Amino acid sequence: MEKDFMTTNFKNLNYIEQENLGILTIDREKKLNALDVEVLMELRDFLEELMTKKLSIKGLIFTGAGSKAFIAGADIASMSNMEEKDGEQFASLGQQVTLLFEALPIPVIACVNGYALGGGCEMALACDFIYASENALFGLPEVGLGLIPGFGGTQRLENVVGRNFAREMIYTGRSINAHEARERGLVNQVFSDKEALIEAGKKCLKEIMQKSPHAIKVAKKVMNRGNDLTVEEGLSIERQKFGSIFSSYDMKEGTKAFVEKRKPEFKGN
Ligand code: DAK
Repeated sequence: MEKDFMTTNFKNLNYIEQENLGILTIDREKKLNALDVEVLMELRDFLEELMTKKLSIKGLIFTGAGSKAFIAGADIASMSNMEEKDGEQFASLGQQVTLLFEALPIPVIACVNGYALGGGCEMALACDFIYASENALFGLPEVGLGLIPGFGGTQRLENVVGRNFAREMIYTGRSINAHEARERGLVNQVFSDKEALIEAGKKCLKEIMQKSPHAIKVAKKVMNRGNDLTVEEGLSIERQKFGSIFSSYDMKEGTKAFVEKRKPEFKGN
């Protein structure tokens, strides 16, 4: 059963919950879901609201309205009038949104249904991983507009596709299709159309839901932190978190259930 969850009304967002998972859709199809200040503010408010509520969902799918675009980038028309200060604030708002996706204590799958350009590609990069439809196209074309990626693309793309290919993508502004994106490790799986894409996203989240929500939350946190650290520092955090997870209910239940040859019943703490 679908139900409305958020108390706030959003003009450019659509959100539904089904069977313990959420589907968040950017709904600005006429502009190929391009991100202007209003859309970014709504995304920020939505994610903040989601964080402050006791989460009833165990995973989130993030997608774009229609089948042509996930997000065709930051809104170029609105950027064309910006001065330096506005530009910095705009980048800061977009970056805030990417950090909120990373901070959500649940897995987030970007289901990329068409263009994921500029800020769109950067939003997908802030999710835990990406599923794509056949018509997906990924690129950071900013340099062709006299810009650089401003929502984290200069930092996150390297971690995913490697230093050299990230530089080639950013310097040429060239786009890659879903299959090349998969070969490069940007996309986990490619699906025939949007319907198959969303179904696959749901199926994957349902598989994840069978596992301990607490362990997944901690694993996500440790992996995100590790990106900013040396391997030694990252290992130290992994060690601490690995230790602290031994006091969780889910860990005791998961290991006990294995020994007792039964299915674990996780509580998420
Ligand atoms: N911004 C604004 N409007 C857009 C848009 C965009 N990114 N992409 C598409 N639209 C609008 C079109 O203007 C058109 O509007 P109307 O003319 O109908 O009013 C409508 O969406 C449909 O698009 P098209 O008619 O162009 O559709 P086509 O199928 O012909 O072409 C396309 C699809 C995706 C190839 C084309 O729309 C296109 O090239 N779009 C732009 C893609 C792009 O360059 N994206 C990257 C944007 S740059 C920073 C902060 C942020 C950023 C950078 C720096 N700092 C502050 C430092 C981020 C930058 C970007 O994301």
